[in-house]
Amino acid sequence: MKQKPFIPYSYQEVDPDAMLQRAKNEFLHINTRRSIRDFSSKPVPKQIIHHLVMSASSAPSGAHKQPWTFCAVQDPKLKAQIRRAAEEEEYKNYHGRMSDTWLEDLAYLGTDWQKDFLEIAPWLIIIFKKPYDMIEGNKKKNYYVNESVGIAAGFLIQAIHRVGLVTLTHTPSPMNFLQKILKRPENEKAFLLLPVGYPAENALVPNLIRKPEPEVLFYY
Ligand code: IYR
Repeated sequence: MKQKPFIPYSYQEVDPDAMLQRAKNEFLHINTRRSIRDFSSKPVPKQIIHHLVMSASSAPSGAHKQPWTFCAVQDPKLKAQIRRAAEEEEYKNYHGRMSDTWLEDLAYLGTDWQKDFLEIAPWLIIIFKKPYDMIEGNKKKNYYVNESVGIAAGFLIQAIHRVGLVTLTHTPSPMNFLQKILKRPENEKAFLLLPVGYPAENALVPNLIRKPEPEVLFYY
């Protein structure tokens, strides 16, 4: 079996007080992140998108296969095409495909089948997962694909927030139209669509409350 060479890990220890301060600040900052549906059309330079996506692509993955592709779309014609296709699916979701309980659970978000943000946001980043790679015409299976791509998506959402932009985890369902519109190969399946940009000046978010520690954290 081929063994990759090991190299020393470069590590700088942080003293406990500074670490606690960092941990507090980390929470304070990430806790201000909100899913945004009202976007501004203010442009975001391509270089920003480059760094954000490369941050996401640094995520850990099963056997380090990095089983993902990111498509960053700014072409207005493509965005319009994506919006049309997404709204077609969402219309069916909101008019029969989603259960009554699901619709009730979403009611407070005020979402509906219309997805203006798909044209207004300057960038749409579509994450594709790769259940297998094609190597010289042969299928090579990847591992823990959903976990890996989910972690990369988390990295991306965090990076977007850190640099001062906003996003939304949009999951039009089914999403196979994205593979067709973006002409992606057979082994790439759309996983998540993230509009990325600035919030609209009058952007509103639901007044939601996050679960407190006793509901989410158990020490042993
Ligand atoms: N995909 C639909 C519906 C939707 C589903 C969930 I779960 C949400 O948290 C929000 C919306 C849509 O994007 O409207």
